[in-house]
Amino acid sequence: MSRLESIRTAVIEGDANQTRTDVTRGLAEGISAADILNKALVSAMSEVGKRFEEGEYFVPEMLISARAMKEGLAILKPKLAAAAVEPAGKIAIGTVKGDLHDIGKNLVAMLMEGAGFKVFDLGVDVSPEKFSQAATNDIQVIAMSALLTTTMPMMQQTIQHLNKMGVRNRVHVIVGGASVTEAFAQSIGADAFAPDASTAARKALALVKKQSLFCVR
Ligand code: B1M
Repeated sequence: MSRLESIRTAVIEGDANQTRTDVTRGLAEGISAADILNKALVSAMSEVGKRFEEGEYFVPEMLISARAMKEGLAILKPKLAAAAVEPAGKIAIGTVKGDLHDIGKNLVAMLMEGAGFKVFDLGVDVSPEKFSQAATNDIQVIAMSALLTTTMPMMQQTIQHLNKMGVRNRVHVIVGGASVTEAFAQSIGADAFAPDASTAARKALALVKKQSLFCVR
């Protein structure tokens, strides 16, 4: 079994120790952090989601796989952030209220750090009030993640709250997460949508440079 396959299997099986060992060895063997991330860790979580949909995995299995993935991500973090050059701006990121998924959000935060942003991670289950409060603090971008179709409307409620508090025009809003689409992002008045973490970092840079938004891919 190749190193990448071994990492992928360890995450699918929820074996955090093996994940740590294999990720460390993979890096030492010269495999890039990006390949470990995309070809092993992210790919493993897709498989976990598939098994959950098919009734083969349940919440506990998803949870232990998520923990294994986090262990792997922690080792990759310095490599992924190493590309940072100079501070590009300040971002407040969080998973919206009612949603506890944080792996994708953490990944976006890491790559935004890597793109040179100072990132304020508000965590999960973040209320519209908390996002609005962050927006008053010299933040250029509010980044929201949602993984559940049931929590996507919270993105719109958050934007409405930013409007209500009079801070919407002070920040750019970028949204993403498994069920979020570009059409949805436009319909709720977000400034940008990104399907993955690296695009999110790139679009956030475009946002602070006030470039054309939805056409950036
Ligand atoms: Co949950 N879960 N989960 N889960 N979970 C999903 C999302 C689901 C698709 C599984 C499925 O049915 N196939 C499904 C949602 C269905 C839907 O709404 N359409 C689901 C469900 C139903 C649930 C529960 C309701 C299950 C239950 O209790 N019956 C429950 C909800 C809890 C809650 O939030 N209130 C639940 C719980 C959990 C765990 C706690 C067990 C665990 C989360 C652990 C954690 O995050 N700490 C978990 C997991 C692990 C998953 C899956 C398997 C994997 C998610 C993940 O981490 N993927 C997921 C299935 C799947 O997505 N295939 C699933 C890896 C991660 C890197 O990808 O987060 O998509 P992702 O992030 C991507 C992009 O989306 C994007 O960048 C990342 C990659 O580069 N992105 C952004 C993310 N945020 C962005 C923000 C941006 C831009 C891009 O801009 C700001």
